[in-house]
Amino acid sequence: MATNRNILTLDEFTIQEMRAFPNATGELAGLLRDIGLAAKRINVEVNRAGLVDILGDDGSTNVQGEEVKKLDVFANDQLMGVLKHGISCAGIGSEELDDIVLFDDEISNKAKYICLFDPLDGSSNIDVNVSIGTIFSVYRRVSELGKPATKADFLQAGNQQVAAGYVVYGSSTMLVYATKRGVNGFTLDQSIGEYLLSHPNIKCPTIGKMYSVNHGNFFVFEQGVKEYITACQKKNETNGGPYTQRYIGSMVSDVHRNLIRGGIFLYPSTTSKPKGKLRLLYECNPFAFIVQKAGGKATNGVINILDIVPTELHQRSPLYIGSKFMMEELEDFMEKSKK
Ligand code: P6P
Repeated sequence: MATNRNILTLDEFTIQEMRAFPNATGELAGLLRDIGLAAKRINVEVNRAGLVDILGDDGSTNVQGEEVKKLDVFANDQLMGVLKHGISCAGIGSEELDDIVLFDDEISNKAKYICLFDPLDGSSNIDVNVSIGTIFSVYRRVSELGKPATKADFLQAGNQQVAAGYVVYGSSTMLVYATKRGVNGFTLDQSIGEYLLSHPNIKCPTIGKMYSVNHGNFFVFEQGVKEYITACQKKNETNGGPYTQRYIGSMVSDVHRNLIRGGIFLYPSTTSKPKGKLRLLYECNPFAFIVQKAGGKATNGVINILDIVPTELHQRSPLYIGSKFMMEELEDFMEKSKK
């Protein structure tokens, strides 16, 4: 019987990637597989969420002051658990936790990497069955190996990421991650519990037909952004306008769709969120790394998101991210409106 060797599993793929780096220790591959395992467990509960009493609040609120859904807590615990008991990660930062968690044991203190994650982004959609996701970001430590990780390990600019990725729990469960070698997507085959390489070498189309923004905030956006959004709605022979507006209020799903098909996602600052809503370290940076490795662009409206040097674990940033041509068009509108 012919065995289809072309469809690599995540494990086979990460091991093959290691062959390209003879000095690779396998720690990063191990960390990615650990995250994949946690995501499988999260996926089971996300899929069952409507069946078991795991919905609803557990009464606590997270550092964002938002009601914490039980699935958020479960997802956070799954990721923290696999990373703490692995050999590749010295500590984590999470949207669900006020401060970083240093694993501080003999093995973890020797680990080269730290990880930041939003364990279940879009959690407000859990109860209405809209796709949600996990977002993660991996850095090489700058602190001394053999000792506990430090805050400086977590407050590195996004351009220092060694890997970043997300899992989208949608019509199918996909894990997409990027390293300096590119972006690859894996779809979970539930029948064998393996992620299969379904989207090798993802490239973001230079132009798309979709723009994603919460129009409810339109009147508080800066002038250039309003002019760009208005232009997206007009016929335009050059850029193929008018565009379609698609926004489901779940960043992982909106940005994933635009990454694959081409498009632009905007979350500008607003009156109530003058620094933007999305979190720099575990929402903006990982997606900016992924989209830029796929040929797209990501800014905060002024500079490349990945060049921002963070000062706080949960700091927010405006985010404009997507197809290269569409981003350049937006930047033109924003630049001209400031003159
Ligand atoms: P708004 C979900 O809460 C989230 O963090 C992102 O996943 C999503 O893109 C954004 O907020 C939606 O925010 O203000 O449009 O509801």
